[in-house]
Amino acid sequence: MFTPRAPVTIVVPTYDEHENLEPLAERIFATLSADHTELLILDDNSPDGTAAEAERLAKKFPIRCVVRRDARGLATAVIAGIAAAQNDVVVVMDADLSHPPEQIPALLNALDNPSVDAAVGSRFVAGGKVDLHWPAHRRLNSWVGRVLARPLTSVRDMMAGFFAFRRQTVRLEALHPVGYKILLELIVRNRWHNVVEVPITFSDRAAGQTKLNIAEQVRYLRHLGRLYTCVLTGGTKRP
Ligand SMILES: Nc1nc2c(ncn2[C@@H]2O[C@H](COP(=O)(O)OP(=O)(O)OP(=O)(O)O)[C@@H](O)[C@H]2O)c(=O)[nH]1
Ligand SMILES: [Mg+2]
Repeated sequence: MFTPRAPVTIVVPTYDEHENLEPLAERIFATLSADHTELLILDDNSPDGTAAEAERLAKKFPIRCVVRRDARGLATAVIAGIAAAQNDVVVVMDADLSHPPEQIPALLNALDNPSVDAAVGSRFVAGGKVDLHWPAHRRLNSWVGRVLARPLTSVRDMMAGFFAFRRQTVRLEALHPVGYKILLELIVRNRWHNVVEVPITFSDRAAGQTKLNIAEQVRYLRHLGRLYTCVLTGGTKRP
């Protein structure tokens, strides 16, 4: 059992993740001491009853669930989670068990160094991997997405959804993401320079359906356009 040096909030955005919440909570609290950890679920009023499941699990684990009824989107849900977090140290991860909760201590250890802005659970550094079941079109998609973002950051897995940082390094009012890629938004708009990548194995989602679709990929291109404008104007223009 890992006891974090400072209390941690784990922000998990959810849409239709009812089946994954219990194994996620079990694995998180088998890894981290419940006395030092808050699991904060940001649910966009999922029709499958994810929020009700979170409330049920909150009787057993230190879980809080925030339900947004008038908004939809992964990146803005994460921002709402950062705003609502009780602790300075924040970990963001997906609900579907693609990100191994057992690796959270490695992220927190990397963040112990005060000069580190963020620690990313990375698929694309030595030792990191993507589960073999990831189909070819997903690999290609991910590769193209990363190549397009490369001029913006030296982080290899800038599309990752599993990362840790200190809330005090985030200027919430500077964030204007569309779509999925909240880490890239945080790196660019907060000018995080010292980002450490910790190798992880990324697995297939455990249960439920993907929300990644063509519309999401078009949103990613819009998001990149906004970030390039931000960098090229030295942050003076904030689309
Ligand atoms: N709050 C909120 N969460 C979302 C939304 N879309 C996706 N998520 C959550 O964000 C995380 C990542 O979404 P996924 O659908 O797993 O996306 P992915 O990992 O790229 O694709 P697959 O794992 O193949 O499904 C999961 O925990 C989702 O439930 C949304 O619109 N609102
Ligand atoms: Mg997933």
